[in-house]
Amino acid sequence: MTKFQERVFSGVQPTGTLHLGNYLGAIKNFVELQNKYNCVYCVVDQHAITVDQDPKELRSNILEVLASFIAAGVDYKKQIIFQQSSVPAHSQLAWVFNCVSRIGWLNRMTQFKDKAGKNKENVSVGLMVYPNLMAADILAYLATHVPVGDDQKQHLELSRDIAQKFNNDFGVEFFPQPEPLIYGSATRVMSLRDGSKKMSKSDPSDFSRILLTDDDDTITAKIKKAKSDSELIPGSKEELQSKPECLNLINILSATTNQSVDQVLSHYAGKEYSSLKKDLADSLVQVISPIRGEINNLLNNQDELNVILAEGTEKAAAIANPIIEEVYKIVGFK
Ligand code: AQP
Repeated sequence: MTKFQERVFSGVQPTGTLHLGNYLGAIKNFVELQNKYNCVYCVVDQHAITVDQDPKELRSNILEVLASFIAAGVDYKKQIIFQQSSVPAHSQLAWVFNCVSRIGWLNRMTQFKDKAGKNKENVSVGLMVYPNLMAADILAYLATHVPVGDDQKQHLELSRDIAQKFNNDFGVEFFPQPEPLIYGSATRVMSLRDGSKKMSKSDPSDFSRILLTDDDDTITAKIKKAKSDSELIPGSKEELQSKPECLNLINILSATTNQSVDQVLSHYAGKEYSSLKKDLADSLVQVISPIRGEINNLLNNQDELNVILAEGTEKAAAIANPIIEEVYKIVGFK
């Protein structure tokens, strides 16, 4: 039995319009989890500025991510949704964690290596210590469960290491070991143009991703153009492993229709891609078009979104501030 009260925390960066990977890998699960847990969902704007952002676009992206949470079904009246930079506890705890976390640990982070590429000496310090801030986001709420896509698994493991080291260093049992919740058939949605790369906001090709704001024709056109091959759809999961683009389409259809991958595969085995693509496009239109409509409605009333953010900030700070007080006592600041 854990002494910690169960609580869910997760965040999404306001670095652009959200895509199907963000939705199936994370936000769809946010919505399901709110029936079982108290949840804190955050627009992580401080993470966003670890790479260059246009200030005007950043502000509108913050509201768009908030609108996307609500449009997808997050209940802002029952749960907490807010903006990271409005609760100083995140930065306060991040600094403590910068002093707990080890450089060797951060050097092993594959996302940093991927994002820094050959430019390692010239990227921001923030990009390197990003996982320490992420640990602070989660642990400022003593959160026990963290729904994320598969790409965040390594960062979550680092959060657990930081929590453990803090507890050991100070001889306390203060932080829980947050558990990743990575589930569903689309924990890593891949680019529609290259099945070896994850679908991402920063991919230069618009045709690599489906956005939550795409209209029905655009969704259909993107799926039609998705990379495939001239063979028929294979019949076994083993054969699918060598066809990452096909596997991706099957996984997405499985997630959007709530069928198992085996069910989807058995239906399309031996058929042409065109039949799979047509059904997938129809299914995506069904899922995305109501979300798109609601995002647009919400964005037409920005005053209301700002009120929702302000209320969320108050509720989030009420949880995080006493936790920071305790941390400050534990480390000897108070
Ligand atoms: N392709 C994906 N498949 C499944 N889950 C995904 N997530 C992101 N991409 C996929 C999950 O979405 C949540 C929010 O992600 P984020 O915005 O905080 O950061 P990210 O992973 O860096 O997203 P992008 O779209 O790939 O942005 P860029 O291009 O800026 O790097 C997380 O739970 C993430 O796992």
